[in-house]
Formats: sequence, structure tokens, C-alpha cells
Amino acid sequence: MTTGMKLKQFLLHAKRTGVELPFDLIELIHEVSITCKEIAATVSRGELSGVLGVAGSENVQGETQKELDIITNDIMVEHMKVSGLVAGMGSEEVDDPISVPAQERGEYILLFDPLDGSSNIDVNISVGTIFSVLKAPMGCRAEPSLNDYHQKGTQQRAAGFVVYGPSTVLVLTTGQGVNMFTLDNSIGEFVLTKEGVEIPEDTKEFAINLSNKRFWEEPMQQYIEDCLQGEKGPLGKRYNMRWVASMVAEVFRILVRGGIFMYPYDNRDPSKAGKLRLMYEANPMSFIIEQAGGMSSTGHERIMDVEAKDLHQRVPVILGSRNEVAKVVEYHLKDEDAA
Ligand code: P6P
Repeated sequence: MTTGMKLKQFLLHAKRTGVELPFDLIELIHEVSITCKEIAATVSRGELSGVLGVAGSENVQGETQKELDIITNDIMVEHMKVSGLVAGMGSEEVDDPISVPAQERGEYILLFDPLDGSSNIDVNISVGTIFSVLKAPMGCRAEPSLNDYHQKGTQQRAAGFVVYGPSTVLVLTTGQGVNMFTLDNSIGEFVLTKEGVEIPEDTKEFAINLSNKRFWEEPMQQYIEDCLQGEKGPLGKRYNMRWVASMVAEVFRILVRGGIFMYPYDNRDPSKAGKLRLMYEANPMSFIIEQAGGMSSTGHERIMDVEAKDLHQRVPVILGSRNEVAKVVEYHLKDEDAA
């Protein structure tokens, strides 16, 4: 019985029982969890921190940065830069890859969105940190080249997110299923609270920002119209809808009770393939969703197979309960065939 184990204790136990888990990857995950505890403490202070609101700057995405976007980014960067575990880092909040001093380099590349959903921070809705771990091709021997960052989602060694909600929960996969660790503030440790998460294959709950409907491609418009027709419609089910505008909250809900989350391509800015970023949002979330028995697609291909060409590349996202995602993919394939 491993429920109740602390994060590092659980990972070391898994390694002893035969799971392929290098010690330095265990250490990296543990260091990221320490950073997320610091972020949790910072975020939970809310107005007391005096740093809610906008920072008066924009990130590489052209999005207004919140003070806390920058503060949480700096917490992650400064902590991991001297961990001796990463050779380089990529952050949603920083245009270029983040270098690590030669004497501090480790074997991995860490990609992260330090505070996903930060537009919600001022209205006290759950936000989170998302991270993805890749192997640095040259390890600690050299600074990773730009191309070293452009690895497919299938190359990830670990992926996780921490949702800062009513409780702070770390969701983690290293390729052997998905486990959840709840932060016990009385001892300052992430404690295993759910082992072997499995997403229900079917769902009646979809999550999408419906206000963008007129900008979507035809198959997505058709699927949502069919959902809204309820049990008398072609899908034969009465659907419920959620939209938190915080991906970590949506994905956590889907891991717990099933569902489908969609941020599809829309033509508001044809130069952008979607809103969400492949390397530090879609890929880590897709690794987790697939490891929990779900499915994650662009509508045309498996997200973890998408060729990575840019650190901040965007991608359409359709993920969650596998049978529902398969339906949406079918709408897209029919549209392709009709073209
Ligand atoms: P919209 C948060 O900014 C985020 O990247 C995701 O966490 C979330 O699902 C989405 O964007 C919300 O987008 O357009 O509804 O505000």
C-alpha cells in the first residue's frame, strides 16, 4: 500500500520495484515540486502579496503578463538553474531558451508554464504550473542547441502539473501511469492520494469557450451543435458544459470524472494554429491524459506526434475521455474526406 507515501519516497519505492526511473530524474521531479510549493505559498497570499494585477509587459505570445507570471517564472528559473539537474529550460514567459551555467548543467531540458490560467488569478480561480521533462541530447556536456528543444511529445521523460485550488495537487506521470499527490501543509510534503488514475472512456461533459464558435472550423462547429441538440440529437446524450479558462483545472476535472476539453483552431489570427502551446501545455497534458487512458488530438493527428519546430509553437487541442475525443476526430476526418 503506497497511498500516503511522500513524493520522493514513492518515486524511490517505484524504482526499487523495477520502474525505469533514473535517480537524477527523481531528483529533478522532487526539485520542481519544491519550487511549486514556493509558488503555492506565493499564489495563496492573494491580495496580501500586493502583486496581483498586470505587470505592464507582454510575453512572447503578445499576452499581457501578470506580476505573478513573472514572479513565479523567476522562482522556477532561479531554483532549477542551480539544481545541477537541467542543461537548459524553456518557459512560456521567456522568449528564448534559458541557459544554465556549465558547472550547473544536468541531463535534462525542463519546459514549463509557471502560472497557467493566470488571467484568473485576480478573481481567485484555480491556476497552476505545468512542466515537461525532455532528455538533453548532449546531457550536461554542452548547452542544448535550439533544435535540442524541438522534440516530439513522445520523447518526454516526465510530465506533470500542480493545480493551486482548494487543495494543491501535483499530478505526475513518468510513463508508468498517472499519480496524484496532495500538498499536506502541516508537514510541507506532497503526499500520494491517488495511484493509477483512469479517465472514464465516455463522457457527457464538454469544455470549450463557446464565445469563439463563429471562428472555428466546420467540424468543430458541427460537433458542438450536435452536442447542444441533446438526447434527441445525433449524439443521443444530454451534455453538460464547463469552461474555467484554466487548463489545469479542466484537465484535473477530466482526470477525476471524465470529460472533453477543446481549444480548437480558430481563424481570429490565421497565423496561429491555436491558442495553447505545444511544448509546455499541450504535450505535457497529452502525456498525462494518454497515460490515464484518455486521448489527445489536434483533430487531425495525435498531439504527441506533432513535429516541434518552435519553442512557443501553438497547436489545436482536443483531449479527454477517449471515446468522445475519437468522435470529434471522426468529425474532422469526415471533413477531410469531403474536401
Ligand atoms: P480563453 C489560460 O490563459 C489558457 O492558456 C488555458 O489555461 C485556458 O484553457 C485558456 O487559455 C483560456 O482561454 O480564451 O477562454 O481565455
